Amino acid sequence: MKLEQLRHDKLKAWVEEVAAMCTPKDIYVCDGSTKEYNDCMKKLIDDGLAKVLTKRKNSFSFRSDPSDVARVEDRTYISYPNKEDAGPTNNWMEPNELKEIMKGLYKGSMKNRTMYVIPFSMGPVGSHIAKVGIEITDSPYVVCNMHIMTRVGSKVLDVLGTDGEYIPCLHSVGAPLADGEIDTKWPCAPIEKKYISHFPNENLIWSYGSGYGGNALLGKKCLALRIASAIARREGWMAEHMLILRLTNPEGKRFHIAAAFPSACGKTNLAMLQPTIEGWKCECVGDDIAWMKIGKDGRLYAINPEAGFFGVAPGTSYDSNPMAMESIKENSIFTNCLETDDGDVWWEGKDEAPSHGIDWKGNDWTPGNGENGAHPNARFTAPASQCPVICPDWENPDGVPIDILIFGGRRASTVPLVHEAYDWDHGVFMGSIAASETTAANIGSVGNLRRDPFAMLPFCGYNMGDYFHHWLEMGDKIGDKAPRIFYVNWFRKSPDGKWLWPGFGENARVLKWMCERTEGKVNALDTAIGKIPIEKDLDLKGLDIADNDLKELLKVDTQSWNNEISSIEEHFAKFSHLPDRLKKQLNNLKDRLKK
Ligand code: OXD
Ligand code: MN
Repeated sequence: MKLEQLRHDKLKAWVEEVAAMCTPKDIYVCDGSTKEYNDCMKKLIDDGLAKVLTKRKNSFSFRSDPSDVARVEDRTYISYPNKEDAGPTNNWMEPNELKEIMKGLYKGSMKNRTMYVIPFSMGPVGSHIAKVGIEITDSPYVVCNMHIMTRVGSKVLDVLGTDGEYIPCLHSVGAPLADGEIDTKWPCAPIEKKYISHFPNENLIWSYGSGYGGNALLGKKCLALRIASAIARREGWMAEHMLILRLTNPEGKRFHIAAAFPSACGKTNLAMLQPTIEGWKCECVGDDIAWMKIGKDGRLYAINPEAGFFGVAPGTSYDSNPMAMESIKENSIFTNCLETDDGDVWWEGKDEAPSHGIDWKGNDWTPGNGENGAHPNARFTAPASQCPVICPDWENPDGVPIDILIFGGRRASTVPLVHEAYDWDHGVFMGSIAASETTAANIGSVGNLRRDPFAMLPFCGYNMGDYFHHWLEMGDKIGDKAPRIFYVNWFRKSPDGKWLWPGFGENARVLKWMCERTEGKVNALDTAIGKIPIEKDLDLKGLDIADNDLKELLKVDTQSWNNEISSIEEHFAKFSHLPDRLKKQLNNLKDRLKK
């Protein structure tokens, strides 16, 4: 589509302004069609950036530059005029100063490239919970990924009409081409020139220098979490780093669960869980982000703003996540995986290693040569509609009513398999102290614990202390219709370092207990940290778990929790905006530990 066809004057003016700054060779407005996807992909194949995978229908493999393989938290800015508004957990720069630096970089940055204008909707097109974004990018790889991850095209422009509101998202890979030059490798700028900037007061995103993942697909972390969290606070809703799933019990009763875990704690696996307990069914609504609003009946309703999965490939297998494997069988994009000689992709933890392949750096690879075949953050991009257990309501514009909220992290010790909050404030306290071990730590090594409140540490678009206030205020509004809040730890180890809980599909047993708690079918034991299951109430039928292991899994050890207190105090000391209600929760915990 041509620029002249745009009917929205403000949008047209913005596109023209960006074009004058970035000086692309031409401008193309995306219509979201299959032809458009194919044309962009053909260009990437012709340039040698994409490889056709003959083993998977309509699927392609990319290798990024080794310097451009993940989100760059150090180069990510939350820019308010006042530093205090960004808070202690975000990088900050004054907006005018940051814009001046970035304008210097954007000047001529799209030379000899096409500038694509991508109208996209986060959430079902036209849903009252959805938001429209416009991403301007010089990357056809981004266009293809956005086609899968969001709803793109003319239908979004129809919703926008002549004066509708949109979130402008500007992206350039920061690699202008000389006359006659084409890309011979993944274009991007050096690390010190990468900027992922957010201007929440203006609902504006500027990204420069990276073509990878959340740095470049601006609908995801930038819009749907950082900017959306700031909008949600102003408008009285919630934008959270949460998967959403529907669990149906043998009687056909449905429960909807939203769960927040830091990266690398198995969110996608839980979202596509295959329950091992008879008669229970699980369906996936989303695997990464939840937008939640209070509905007319006073309950909290969630939508998945995304349309695809951008999942970590390594570790994904028919054992760990068969539904993800089914979702990526075709129409998928793979980035930084190993390319096999027979036209497929492979990654560590998928299945038996091929005897030879081309690794993510483009080198010959054989098993045991000391290199990773796939980068640990290699990704698949796949349409959510291809997931065999996608929930029939995943695109319901009103969302699904949330019964249960879960926080969690990876902890070898201290935190039991599951505990339930005493009330909303206590649940918010649990979310605010959520923590995860950054590596598969051995028991006792608490050194590398990262506090990641609500799994939002890299994604909160304003002062995290104010974010805690917002959670408390939402609880006040929802009152007795609020979801119950739980905290889980699938990763507890025995003193000799063995996993105590099998995880994966067996996690359904813990979810079942939560559902029964919401129905008042089972009681729980009050402990210093919250309510834990009475052993007999956990459905362990068919599971071979030693009595001692179960005791260890559910143990609340006063000594370990007393040690935990100083770490929580240190964490809270960072927040000058810490709500008194959370200070009170910490004092309550201390008092309960004394009893
Ligand atoms: C993600 C993340 O990519 O949380 O989803 O890092
Ligand atoms: Mn995520």
